[in-house]
Amino acid sequence: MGTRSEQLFEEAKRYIPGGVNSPVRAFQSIGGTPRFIRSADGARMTDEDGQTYIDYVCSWGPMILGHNHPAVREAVVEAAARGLSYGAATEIEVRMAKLICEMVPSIEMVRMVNSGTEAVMSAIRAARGFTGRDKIVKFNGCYHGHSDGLLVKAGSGVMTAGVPDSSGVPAGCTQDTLTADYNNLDSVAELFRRYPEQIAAVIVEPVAANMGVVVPEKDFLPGLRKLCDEAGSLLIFDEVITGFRLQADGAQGYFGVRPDLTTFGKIIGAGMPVGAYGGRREVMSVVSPLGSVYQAGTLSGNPVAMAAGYTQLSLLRDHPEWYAELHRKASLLFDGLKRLLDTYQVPAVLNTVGSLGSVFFTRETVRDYASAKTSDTQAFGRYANWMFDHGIYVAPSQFEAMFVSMAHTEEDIQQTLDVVEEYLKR
Ligand code: KE4
Repeated sequence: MGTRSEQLFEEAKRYIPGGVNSPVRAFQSIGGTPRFIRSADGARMTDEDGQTYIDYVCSWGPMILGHNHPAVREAVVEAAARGLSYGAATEIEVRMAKLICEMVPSIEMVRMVNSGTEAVMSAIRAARGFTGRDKIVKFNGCYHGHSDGLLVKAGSGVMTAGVPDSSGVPAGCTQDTLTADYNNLDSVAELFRRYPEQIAAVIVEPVAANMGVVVPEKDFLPGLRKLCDEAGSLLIFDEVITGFRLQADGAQGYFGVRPDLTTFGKIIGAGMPVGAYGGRREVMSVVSPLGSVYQAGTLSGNPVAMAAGYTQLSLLRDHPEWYAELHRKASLLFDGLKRLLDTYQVPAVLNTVGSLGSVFFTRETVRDYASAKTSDTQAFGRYANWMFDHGIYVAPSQFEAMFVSMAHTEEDIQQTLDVVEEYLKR
């Protein structure tokens, strides 16, 4: 008979590759059955077997206010009642663009798309169009969505699957993608030396969260800014995860480094399919129909998705104090985890920034792809399955992040730490 999730997974595998619509959801790297989720509210999700979990995936970031926030839900219902999509300009798109420009000083113009992948793909094209150059630099272990040119030493599910890059990607698509090492400015300077005046842009996760969380060392982001300025290349911050999470103006505000272009996703859609890319007016002016860089989308700026995203972003703009509270609660969780790992002498390290964090089952300091890869993914799998079996929903992969939402309470955090301690004690 098995559980309802097991039954659904068997059926799903008949009709959907791997039974899932995104690889990391298949729980392949930790084993066990993916939980089929029926509903979610606040900090909790409930699966098809009625099991409720305290959720630290938050749909991989979007649900910073918690699931099923009443203001977001009401905005979606109200917008849907007026029509789902027009394929025409709407007032809410203007308000959304204006709000993003107000909240993120480096953004003077922004284009809405439907996913982080689409945002990054389009930003790269704009950077190449603006500079007239072809090469781009990305970092080993960073993941920027699944467009062909970026599936090179990517992080997230690609890293989890142990696939250094993807089949089906012709060499021609990646010949202009150069890779460097995170937190290693020399590896970037070397590429600029080797390819003078050929690098259109450097794209970086200002806090890497797709090899697990890897924090930029002090000189890293300012060093990238300097290298790009010296070479006449653009600096692109992929803030699909960090945008509106670390603070209202994201990692660029948190670290005080101003990129030329920024990509967004996740939080700006509040759970609806939304991505965006934006930045300096002169750079964004190359984008069609104003400029010659073509990019389009049937559902870009979809009014129902805009209603969700606009509501969530407006609440974040109006309540900067919520970030302090979010970071305080995240610190309760992460400091508690650190204390438990130390108390039980677990060979593991914890990397955190604000409400983002990862436990790596390794003794190494995790500061880049190579050190992240030293993690014992079997140990992570045992830990993760224990958490699932005890009502805590964590990322089913060593190379993802934990996300804390504003809906998590101190009781939720304590309950989580109790489950971890039970695991470490046994
Ligand atoms: P999407 O196309 O999945 O909306 O965004 C791609 C993307 C771009 N940039 C960064 C920094 C990202 O983290 C992502 C997507 N993140 C993964 C989680 N690590 C999405 C989860 C999944 O693939 O199912």
